Amino acid sequence: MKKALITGITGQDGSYLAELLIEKGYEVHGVIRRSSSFNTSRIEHLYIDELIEDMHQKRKVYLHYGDMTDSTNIISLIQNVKPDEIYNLAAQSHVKVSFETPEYTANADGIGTLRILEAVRLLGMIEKTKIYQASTSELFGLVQEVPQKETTPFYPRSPYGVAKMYGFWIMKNYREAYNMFAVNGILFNHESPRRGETFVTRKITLAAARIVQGKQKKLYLGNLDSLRDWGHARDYVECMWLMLQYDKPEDFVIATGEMHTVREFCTLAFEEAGIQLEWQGKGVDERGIDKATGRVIVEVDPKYFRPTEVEQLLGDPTKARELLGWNPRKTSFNDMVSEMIWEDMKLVKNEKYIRCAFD
Ligand code: NDP
Ligand code: GDR
Repeated sequence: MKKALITGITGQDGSYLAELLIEKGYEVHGVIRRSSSFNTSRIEHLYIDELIEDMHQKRKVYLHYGDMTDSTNIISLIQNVKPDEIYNLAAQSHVKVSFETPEYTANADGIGTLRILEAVRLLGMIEKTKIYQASTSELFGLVQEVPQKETTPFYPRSPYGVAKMYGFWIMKNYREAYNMFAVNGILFNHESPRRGETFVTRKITLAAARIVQGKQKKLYLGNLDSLRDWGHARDYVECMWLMLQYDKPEDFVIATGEMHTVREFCTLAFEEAGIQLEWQGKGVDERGIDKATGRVIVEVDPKYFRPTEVEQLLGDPTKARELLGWNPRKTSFNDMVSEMIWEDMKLVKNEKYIRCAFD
């Protein structure tokens, strides 16, 4: 039985990847952070059995406390688990928040990646352990070429992007210097009903569900003109696994090759929820009006603008399609938006009080 260690298992991608690896027969270990509030809701269904069934027979996932900023913790985790595959998904992953916590973001997202590589090297596990790094389309930032592929030059536009750029290059350097199986998945935005509630897609689907159920009046957004290549997280974690099964360690762009504006996402999500939006105004005056009632339900709030924005991202997944046999569009854009809306409709129906996203 192969063993996998997932950092960031409590996040959107970590939860889908854990499900996939369990299905493939892996013994799955995950790193969780100590938190004063509950942070394991996305993976609850994977370990809940042990509370009601025989703990040893039923266990699907083993959880360990840890943090990407703690080298000794990472070394001892890798030494104890002895994983065949490490998926480094842990990160301060919010681009806007990285402008407010740049040093922490560099530490967790940049140096954190180095800590994993060094642990594997120092423990003499180079031959045994393959490493996947959650790299990002944010490396392309101020876009130099459309669409972006593996050879497109980088130009990150946030402390997050710069931290991830260090992660990218240190993976590549250790691969070349020590012959490690260390690979970067340059993933474009991917979403799902498990997406964090402060990322734009989930913020929109939750708000649409609340507005049609009379639990919220307005949705405030930032840049409606940004263009993103949005795929489904469930489809993307499959590609992470495929990258570690490929016979050579290589980096891959993972994207759909299709892009939409934030405004388009918003229009589609509200339409799915039963509201036809009409857009009026320009720039910070832009408003989304409910055609049926004339009510303004979407407004721009400059508070959500970023000091430097990534205006447009569009990936070219040809390499992943041809070498890994990966299908970038198992889930269509419309089906993904629809799935997110209907899951949020159910969630909001049972919501006792509104949790208000700070950012
Ligand atoms: P999430 O924000 O949903 O999850 C991040 C995970 O990292 C959580 O489990 C979080 O724990 C954990 N984490 C954060 N900081 C630390 C730390 N210092 N030590 C240990 N764990 C930590 O992200 P996603 O699942 O969406 O993304 C997964 C990875 O892929 C991230 O690295 C992200 O930057 C990258 N990425 C994501 C893309 C996307 O569109 N989703 C696209 C490209 C790259 P906790 O639950 O306790 O907060
Ligand atoms: P992004 O995702 O920055 O691309 O990073 P996010 O959903 O936060 O923003 C996408 C675009 O929407 C614009 N936007 C808003 N964004 C947020 N969060 N809130 C708003 O109210 C809002 N209004 C408009 C943003 O300006 C931006 O242009 C995600 C993360 O998952 C990263 O970890 C990952 O590396 C990249 O995707 C690829």
